[in-house]
Amino acid sequence: MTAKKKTKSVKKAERWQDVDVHELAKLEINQRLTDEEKVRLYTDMVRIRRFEGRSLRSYQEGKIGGFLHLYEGQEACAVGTISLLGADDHVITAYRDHGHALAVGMSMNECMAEMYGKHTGCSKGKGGSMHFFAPDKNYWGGHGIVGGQIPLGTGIAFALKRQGKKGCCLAYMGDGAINQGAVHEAYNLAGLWDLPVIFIIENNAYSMGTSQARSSAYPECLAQRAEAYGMDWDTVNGNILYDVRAKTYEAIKRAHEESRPTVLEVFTYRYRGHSVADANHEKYRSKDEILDYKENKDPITLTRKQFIEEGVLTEESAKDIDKAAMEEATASAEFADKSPFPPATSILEDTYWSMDNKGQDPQIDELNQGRFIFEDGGVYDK
Ligand SMILES: Cc1ncc(C[n+]2csc(CCOP(=O)(O)OP(=O)(O)O)c2C)c(N)n1
Repeated sequence: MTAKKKTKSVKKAERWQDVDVHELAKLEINQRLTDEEKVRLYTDMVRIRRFEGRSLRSYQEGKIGGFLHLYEGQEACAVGTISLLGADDHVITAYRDHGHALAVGMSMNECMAEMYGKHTGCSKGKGGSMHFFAPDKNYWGGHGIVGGQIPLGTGIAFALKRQGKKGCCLAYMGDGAINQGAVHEAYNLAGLWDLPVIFIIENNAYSMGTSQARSSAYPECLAQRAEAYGMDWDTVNGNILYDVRAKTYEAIKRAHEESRPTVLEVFTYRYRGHSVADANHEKYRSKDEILDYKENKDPITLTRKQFIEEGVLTEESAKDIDKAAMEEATASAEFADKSPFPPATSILEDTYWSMDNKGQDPQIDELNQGRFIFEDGGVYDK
């Protein structure tokens, strides 16, 4: 790389740090938002924050089992990016998936019930926190294998292209996922085949307890790796809703109009530990660092400040939004609590196997007849 090119990349990599919210507000993509839409975006961010808070409480009460990865601090990323999507655009993400789910329009009830393992959950109580899905909203999960959703998202983009649709796929991942081999294979095909996919790295600075600096070889930023695959890239201030929208808009235009992929690196921060089981998160990062983000860079506080300045919100209306979000989250926990668990007969539903194998495998024949013999000899008989 020539010295000149490197200087350009450094500048681009650091661009997110000194974005000016007032300048961003003047951009056409942000200007076109009505007051009502701005209130909606703010409300969506607050709803995510309150939903996550309520989920944590339910987990501590023993109502939710398994893993629980919370999205508090990252709300502007899901809400800002998803606010730009149209009918043929799709979303796929990792296990920190509650924010994206609510942003695409899934209800708190179906999400909370899913975590409670209830039949009324979006995945009928069989998926849990990491596996929220809503195909009717072009929302393809919720994936637990780090980086595993990236080839899938690239495949969605491939399908859109084959079908001749003017759509794209937003494929989100963490800063740790970027080092997975499958991510690079997907990058290669996206660049090679001109796929309308937008890879969104939600860089919250840590992968479990490992900081990004300790896990990733990179010259200026993670998004810059896109250059190796001939893809465009940019960096985004994940605390500024208007910046998220501005950069995502450019990437969506590129996908829709030129069928070209983009890598966006959104600089953000998670307030909680990696999952609720990560009790040591104040050991690998300082209390002061967490406090600095909460007090000076919080995406909800910054958006509220901007919208109050614009006359879109008042302190009072913001409080009402917060109260309503809290009530909605509480009601979703009550709904989940009262909902039934999946019936035993649903054990064989929604599985992947083919019913065409008749006569080839006695065990499959038994299963097709509704019988299942467990390893311990127990028999399930429909
Ligand atoms: C293939 C694979 N390897 C390891 C894990 C264990 N694991 C779960 S989350 C995680 C960290 C990923 O961090 P990052 O991609 O930065 O996402 P974040 O949690 O910060 O959102 C790891 C290593 C896994 N689930 N899958």
